[in-house]
Amino acid sequence: MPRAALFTITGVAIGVAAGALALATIVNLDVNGAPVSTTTATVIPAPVSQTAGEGAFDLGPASAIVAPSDARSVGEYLASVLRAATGLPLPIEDEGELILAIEPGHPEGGYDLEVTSESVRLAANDAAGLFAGVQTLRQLVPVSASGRSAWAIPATTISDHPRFAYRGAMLDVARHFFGVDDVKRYLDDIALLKLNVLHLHLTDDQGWRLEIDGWPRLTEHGGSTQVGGGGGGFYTQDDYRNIVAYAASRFITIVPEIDLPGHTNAALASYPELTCDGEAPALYEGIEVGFSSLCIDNERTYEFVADVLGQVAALTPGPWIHIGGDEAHSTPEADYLRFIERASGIAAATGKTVIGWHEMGRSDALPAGSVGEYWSFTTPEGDAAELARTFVDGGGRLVLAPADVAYLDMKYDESSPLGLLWAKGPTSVEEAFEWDPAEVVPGVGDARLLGIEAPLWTETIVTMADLESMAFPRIAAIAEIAWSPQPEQGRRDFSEFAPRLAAFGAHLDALGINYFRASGVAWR
Ligand code: TNX
Repeated sequence: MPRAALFTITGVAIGVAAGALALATIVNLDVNGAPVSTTTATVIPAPVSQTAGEGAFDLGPASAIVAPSDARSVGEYLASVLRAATGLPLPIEDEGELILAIEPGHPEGGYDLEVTSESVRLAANDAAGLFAGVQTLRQLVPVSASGRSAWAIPATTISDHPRFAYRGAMLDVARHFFGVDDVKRYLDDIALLKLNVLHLHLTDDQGWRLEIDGWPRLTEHGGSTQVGGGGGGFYTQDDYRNIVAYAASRFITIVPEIDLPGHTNAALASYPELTCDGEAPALYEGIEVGFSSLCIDNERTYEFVADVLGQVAALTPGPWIHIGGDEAHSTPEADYLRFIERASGIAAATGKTVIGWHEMGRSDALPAGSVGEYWSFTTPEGDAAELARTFVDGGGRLVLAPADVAYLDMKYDESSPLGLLWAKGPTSVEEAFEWDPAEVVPGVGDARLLGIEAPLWTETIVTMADLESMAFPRIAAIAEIAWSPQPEQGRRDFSEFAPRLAAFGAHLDALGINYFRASGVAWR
């Protein structure tokens, strides 16, 4: 990781009302203009448009879900999450008041939701849009209180669609290993925020986490360690298929990353033939970066790369394969360029679109359309912006993961027990919220941005509770940036977001998701 830069950016809150984003409280008025009910009905990420109606739909013991065959699986998912939240039976029947429909005419990637006192109707062009709408609906249902028998969903009309197609989280399962059940839980966690990509950082110096046929020592030996000791772990190919399938059931695409040519100590320790001197290094459980490299002039290296990327691509239904390329500090520049040209060509030959960290933009020989993942700062340092632009010039797009706002492994504040500090010091929830992707890489606006990603590196993260407390609530801020439109005038305003975050916290409590109670939010 880069040297520590110990200063913080201060979010400048310009008091601009966030227009369509100001949804915090819906007050229903009677015919005389007197308030009849005050309900908090807030959604993260904020919908593109939401208007309040009159009254509320009472979800209760007689409520049933209608889901035609093309929407059946989303209907079952909706039933399962609402049953868990309310304890209501919520059967799926031919007639009922909670109606799901797949039909043309709705926003691309999004949905339309109409809640009246009579019914709830959610409609989208496809199942993915419907699933996004279900996440909105979940947040409109008040959090259960003991003894409650009806749940009043405030009447509202919502029309909604995403700003970016790629709305990602990244989980580093190499520094500390997280098993299949943990990954599934994280998939459920991020689905709530309409994120639709989980990038799995599967290999690093400290561990190789995916079984590769013909290379058993990668996982047997290379998978046996993690940061700080305590053993590692790995996914069999069936485990990985299981994760991919579970992700698909949440409309989430898995992006597998095999980090090359640096960050490869676990592979080198497993197969000395991949080193230049033929000697296997020891396994590594520290947190330094940049010391390992595949041997660039060794043909065996390319057999290895072809075998690994071929198998990873075959196991992965999504369109992308990530080959890392970051922090290869011990690979000489000419070697790096030769390696990236060959490895990215091998990756592209699998039929997938290649993704690489922005350092890969040093190469002028990337496959056309390769995607760059930018991890410098919102005010780029060094030549990071220029490297990112290489991908755009090559017909590709960028995924933005600026370390000073989107890195979930940064401490919240100096006193955070977990996390790192190298990215301009700690990152508050406010800082994670108040940035505009279109301003990060000069000259690269929305049209050339594929999306946004929030990485969670796990050098200091050991348990699922740790993981959730670093992700939540900052990941809610990142999800809003990825989904919701930028306010028409001015910047996002944390004071508008904070009340919605407080309401969202009540849902997190109900779901048992561990989150950091950041200051500046009136948590319930
Ligand atoms: C930098 S960001 C890394 C990772 C570390 C991370 C810790 C990037 C592409 N590389 O290897 O885990 O910092 O924050």
